[in-house]
Amino acid sequence: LRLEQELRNALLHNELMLEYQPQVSLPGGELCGVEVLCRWDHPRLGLLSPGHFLPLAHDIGVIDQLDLWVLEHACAQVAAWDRGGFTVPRLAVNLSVHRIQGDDVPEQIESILARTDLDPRRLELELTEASLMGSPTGTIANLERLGGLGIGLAVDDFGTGCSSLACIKHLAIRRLKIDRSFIERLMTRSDDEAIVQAVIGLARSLGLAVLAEGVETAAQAELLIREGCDEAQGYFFSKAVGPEELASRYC
Ligand code: G
Ligand code: G
Ligand code: MN
Ligand code: NA
Repeated sequence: LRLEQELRNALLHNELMLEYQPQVSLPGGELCGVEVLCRWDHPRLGLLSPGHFLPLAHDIGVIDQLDLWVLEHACAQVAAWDRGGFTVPRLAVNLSVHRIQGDDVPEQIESILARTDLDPRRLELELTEASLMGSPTGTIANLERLGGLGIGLAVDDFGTGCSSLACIKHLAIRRLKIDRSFIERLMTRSDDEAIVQAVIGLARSLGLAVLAEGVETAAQAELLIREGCDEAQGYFFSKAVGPEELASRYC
């Protein structure tokens, strides 16, 4: 109960912090985008990762508020980087399952983009496979409207949710993000390598971009380059870092 009240206060008092993980092109390693990841700097418990408080945020009904807080602050950060002469081509933001179904989602996102003056084409929303499965009509309409604004849609953790391929085909999806569980054993398990190859092939055939998550070694990166993967993200390139560190690294 105490943590619940603290989380509500943290949202009101801007105690959440944002870090940004680079998404880079293969084979070149140029910065293509950043994924914003939130952390909670808790006064008693220290720095908490999303796994420690997102389920609570969900349970107490503040996940929508949290996602919008993250979206607004990250868009504002991109604008601040722009003013400082550092151009991040694309901002990727995670949206919870719950969020994307709401009636007012497109309006709220549009108004954040307007307030922060971010070009919608620079925003990509990451939706997990689970949130797309079944795709109720409200979700489909919202995604179409967001896609129509020029916002990109990426399927996060791809391969873990048994997505219906029909569903991917019918939604305005731009990118598949191969879940890091497949990348983890890429060099040691031939079935995981086969899955990665298949997802890259699927993306190619459907005209989608494909990004590998959780790339930790040069060997994994090299294999992904040979397989024709477009982009990668992971500790081999960079962990998520604060805004100043990101700018000083890539500016
Ligand atoms: O950085 P870390 O590995 O701890 O992130 C764990 C998970 O939390 C990630 O899979 C990411 O998708 C999710 N996450 C991080 N920030 C946000 C956010 O602002 N909103 C939502 N919905 N999920 C987030
Ligand atoms: O949205 P998503 O669940 O994909 O968020 C990415 C999560 O993966 C973040 O919590 C981030 O800290 C974590 N992460 C990012 N790169 C790596 C990596 O190379 N290896 C591992 N194990 N985790 C990573
Ligand atoms: Mn993600
Ligand atoms: Na992911």
